[in-house]
Amino acid sequence: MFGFTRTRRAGAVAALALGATLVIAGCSAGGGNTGGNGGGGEGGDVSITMLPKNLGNPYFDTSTSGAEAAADELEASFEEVGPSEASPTSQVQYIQTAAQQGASALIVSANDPEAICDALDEARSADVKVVTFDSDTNPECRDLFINQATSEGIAKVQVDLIAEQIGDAGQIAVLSASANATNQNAWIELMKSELEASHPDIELVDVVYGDDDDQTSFDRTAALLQTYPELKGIVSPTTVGIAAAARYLSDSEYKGKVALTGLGTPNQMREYVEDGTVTAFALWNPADLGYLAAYAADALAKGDIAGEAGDTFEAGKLGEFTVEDGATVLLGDPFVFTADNIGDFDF
Ligand code: RAM
Repeated sequence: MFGFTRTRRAGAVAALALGATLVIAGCSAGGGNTGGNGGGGEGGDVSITMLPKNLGNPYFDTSTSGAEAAADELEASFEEVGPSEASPTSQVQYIQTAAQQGASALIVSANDPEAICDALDEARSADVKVVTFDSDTNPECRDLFINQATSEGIAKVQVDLIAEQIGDAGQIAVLSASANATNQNAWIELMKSELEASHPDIELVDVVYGDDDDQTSFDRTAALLQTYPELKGIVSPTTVGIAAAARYLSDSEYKGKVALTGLGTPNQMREYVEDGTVTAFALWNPADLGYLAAYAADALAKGDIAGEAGDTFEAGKLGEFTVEDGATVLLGDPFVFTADNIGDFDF
């Protein structure tokens, strides 16, 4: 399987220009932590490997830039590795290599809740701390999950957006990422419940998978519109899918007639908001997500936290976070982007 590695000793970090931030940036200097060794240590010995679902996705480029910025502040060494395809087992070899190389911590967004668990177990036996972010594994396969926002919140914001955009009635379809993605599948289940509970006149006619691949997502969009001539809207809970669907719609007779919303990055969606293909979509700040995951990985690697509920740690400019039940840490709330605010963001 073709993949890619890029290694950077924490060094020059590209500044992420953000005209506004999605998370309240508290700040506390000094590293008073609960439990464990009581703080910062000398630094320099922690090595963090970041493993996104796949490479070449601007969402993960941004989360990696955030993690790298954190590694720089922490004086940890940092590398990003990953497959070109977001498929269930494509990450296994990278986990094995990170363990063989003696990484202190691995930060991973899982393509499948189960398929990488054996490899993660082996890595953890070799004393690698495993932090999932964005898309979790089964909880027993990792030390901590850094959650971007609650699944309920992510599902509800997308249902609210599509309901508003189609007058709360008519057929809709979902264009998802890969069929096994833990995060998208959780959100889709909750979207279904929310539709049933609160939107009786909306009919979800299909869920299709673009595999977080631009061309596949583009083709699935075309097929949906052909198969369902009455379709009123598409919800795409993936930044790859929504951008590909927007590109298709913007150049078609459906532009402005079939609504599109979901989760997207402002930079990928800007032209489609400006040309009227899309009116509103949601996301969180992927840079902050990566940044938080790297601080959590460092705290685990240094023994400052064990990943138990109630553990607290400092995450630089984002302030203090507490580990919740299920060994999860919550970044914040999803944010809605519209024509009125998209100009404030650059990621
Ligand atoms: C894509 C990936 C990622 C997801 C975002 C919203 O970039 O599928 O896992 O969180 O979309």
